[in-house]
Amino acid sequence: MQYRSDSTTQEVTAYLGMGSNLAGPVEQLNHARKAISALYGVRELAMSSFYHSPPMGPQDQPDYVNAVMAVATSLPPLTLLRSLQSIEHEQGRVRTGERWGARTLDLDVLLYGDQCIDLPELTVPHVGLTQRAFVLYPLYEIAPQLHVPGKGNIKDLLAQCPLSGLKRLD
Ligand code: A4P
Ligand code: MG
Repeated sequence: MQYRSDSTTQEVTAYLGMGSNLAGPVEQLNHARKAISALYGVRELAMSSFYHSPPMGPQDQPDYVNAVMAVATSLPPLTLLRSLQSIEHEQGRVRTGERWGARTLDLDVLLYGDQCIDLPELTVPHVGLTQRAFVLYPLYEIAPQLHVPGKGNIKDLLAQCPLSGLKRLD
């Protein structure tokens, strides 16, 4: 683990993945954006467009709306994760136990500064980041020069990732 505990009072740029496929996905993401921006120790830096994407995982669920948000945060990574989980809960997220099942809101910590974190509750960079068009394309939109720790430049990662039906919403 390379988590640096001395960085808790400094602001770090974090990238957050957002997804929803239940109960008005666009409204869910707009609501989550406001809730994240209202967190103590978090301020919004950038927000991607919204993207429509076919479900990864079980196919008997609605299509998703996905986006990526960049924030500056003074919260340590686990505090940030727990704050995001509270927002998921407040927006009606029910954990059914089904892997990759439908949900009102999914908030993932994609990146936390340049840190690599390997804790039971938190893996950063997020495990699926490099294979998922619905993460990489919105991330590239707001951070085209980004280097993903341990993985490479986002432009190179994107070049190897098929669109898989991803469409940007107007
Ligand atoms: N966890 C570990 N690392 C992280 C991290 N970097 N960010 C742990 C957030 N959570 C992290 O997550 C399970 C556990 O992962 C948490 O308790 C946390 O401690 P969860 O949200 O409870 O369950 P999940 O989301 O169903 O599981 P998982 O495997 O994280 O799924 P993903 O990767 O979030 O994918 N299809 C489309 N088109 N768009 C989507 O957004 N999302 C998923 C879920 C499936 N199919 C999708 C989409
Ligand atoms: Mg998740």
